[in-house]
Amino acid sequence: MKPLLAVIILLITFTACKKEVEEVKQNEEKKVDHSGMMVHKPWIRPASTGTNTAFFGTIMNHTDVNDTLLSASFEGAEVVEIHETYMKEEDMMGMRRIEFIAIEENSAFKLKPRSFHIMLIKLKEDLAIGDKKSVTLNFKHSGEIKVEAEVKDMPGGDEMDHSHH
Ligand SMILES: [Cu+2]
Repeated sequence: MKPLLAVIILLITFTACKKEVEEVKQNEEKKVDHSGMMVHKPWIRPASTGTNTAFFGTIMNHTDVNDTLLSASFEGAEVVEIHETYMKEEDMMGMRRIEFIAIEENSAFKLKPRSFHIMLIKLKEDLAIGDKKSVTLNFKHSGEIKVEAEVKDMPGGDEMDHSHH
């Protein structure tokens, strides 16, 4: 074998090997993304200063421990509460504060309009469509999870959830 050819073959082998290693690395990073406690598609409905709005998203507990959402915080609101929506009277929905939300191990819990949500009360600033806002959820086991939420109108599909049940 000519020396040049040997070098080329060596180079090709080396490059292929390196690529494989990178792919394994990427897969591991993907795995990390889906471990622990996370919030999928977090969003906030737009609202102006002084009014109330809410934070939504799917809380995913990828751990093997039952966990509990104890509280949430958001710098742009004077008060932040965990809320549930309930049937106040016939055909009349109301909402009220609850102390916590239990999220079982390896399960998801959806915060969505007309259901459970994080209430952002008395906004200190305008929340306009396209803004990105940081909200922190505080869990009993997982501790504080910081989430970057997008301010946007109710996404299609989510709103229609009630009609499917
Ligand atoms: Cu509420």
